[in-house]
Amino acid sequence: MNKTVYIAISADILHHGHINLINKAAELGELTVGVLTDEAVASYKRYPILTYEERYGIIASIKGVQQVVPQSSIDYVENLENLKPDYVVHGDDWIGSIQSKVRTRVIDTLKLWGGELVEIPYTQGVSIDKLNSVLQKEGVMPELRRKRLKQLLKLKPVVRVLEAHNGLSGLVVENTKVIKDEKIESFDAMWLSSLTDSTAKGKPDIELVDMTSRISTINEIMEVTSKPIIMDGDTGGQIEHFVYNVKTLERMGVSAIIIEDKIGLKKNSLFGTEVVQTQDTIEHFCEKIKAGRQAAQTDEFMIIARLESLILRQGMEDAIIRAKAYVEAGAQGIMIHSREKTPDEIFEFCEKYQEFGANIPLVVVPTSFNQVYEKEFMEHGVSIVIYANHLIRSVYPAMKDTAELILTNERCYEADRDIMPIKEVLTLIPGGN
Ligand code: SPV
Ligand code: MG
Repeated sequence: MNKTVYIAISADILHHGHINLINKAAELGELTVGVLTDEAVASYKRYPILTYEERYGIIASIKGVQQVVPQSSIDYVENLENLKPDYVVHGDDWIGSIQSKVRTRVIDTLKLWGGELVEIPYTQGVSIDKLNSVLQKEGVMPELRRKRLKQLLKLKPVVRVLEAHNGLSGLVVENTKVIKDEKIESFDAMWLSSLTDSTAKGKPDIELVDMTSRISTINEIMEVTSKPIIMDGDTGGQIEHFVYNVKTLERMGVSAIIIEDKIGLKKNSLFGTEVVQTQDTIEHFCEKIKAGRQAAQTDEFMIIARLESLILRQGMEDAIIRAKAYVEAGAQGIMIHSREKTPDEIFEFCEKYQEFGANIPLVVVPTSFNQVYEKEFMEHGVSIVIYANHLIRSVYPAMKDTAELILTNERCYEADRDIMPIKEVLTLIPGGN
């Protein structure tokens, strides 16, 4: 009986190394190729340039490939258990890489039926980095970045978003990965928080950092990242200004703007009713949403309406009435905000929203109700979770500690203990040497 062979591949960049892998694998027997689904590729590299169908088509037409199946995560086990191949073939470059756990699971699973992992020398001379940097440039063209958020919303039950306020924090959102339960976890998108953009500039969060400055932060982040961006648009300002800003952000490749239904001098929502804040009328805010919708050139750019009813203690009924009105006015998403320590009122809203939300994404910002897991939000129908301020809150205490250590000791030796080695900071950003 013929031996059976399995390889997995993303096939977004296909080069002679892959063809070598396919040829070697086909020599061993009947070859099935698992093509990674869009979600699987997005989880460990970047969002694929080609769709799953396109990548499937390419692999299916390569000589020696007998069968193509989807592989829905970077973990092989599910497909291996279904196919029970005699061999799995992979380049030896995954030994000691972020994929080494995946490799161990392949070896252990194959053992169950006497299968074997065959590792072939990684094809040298292929500069994936170079190819990736070409793709990276493609990937960050405004049109491609802009539509990513909507694509991710279709692909993932919950889109996970973290705050960024400058190039470096943008890189943290872009590149941070952890392996958990055989899956690579990463962030899907970036939140351009008004609070953290203002705080990073040493200013209060009162719409004082103007749109020109916010746009300059976005540009700084866009230059070094590829993930989609959700702009915290504060109140959206005057309708006459808002329509221009929508056009500008959309043209830049921002995916969504969230505007809150407040008017006058805006204060941060987490102050709640401790400070004077005025909620906009439903009529006026709907007018703003409609004007923004008309100004947008594409359906990819989302205008998301943010409800301050719970923050301002106007009650659940007011929140629901407003949400309905904003959806009718053309909002493509609703953000419900709360500063309660428990998620009760948020979950109550979620339940009611299910009845009329009609598949329009629901967004939450769990700064106060921080014990809730993403899975629980998902079960309540939430599709975007924004961690709105956590990077700036982690850098400030660290900077302050260092400053105090230098002052206390009148030298910097003690400060060196907990901070990044100079060698690391020199090479943190490639291209400097
Ligand atoms: C922000 O991050 O600026 C926000 C969310 O608008 S909150 O700070 O909770 O108001
Ligand atoms: Mg804000």
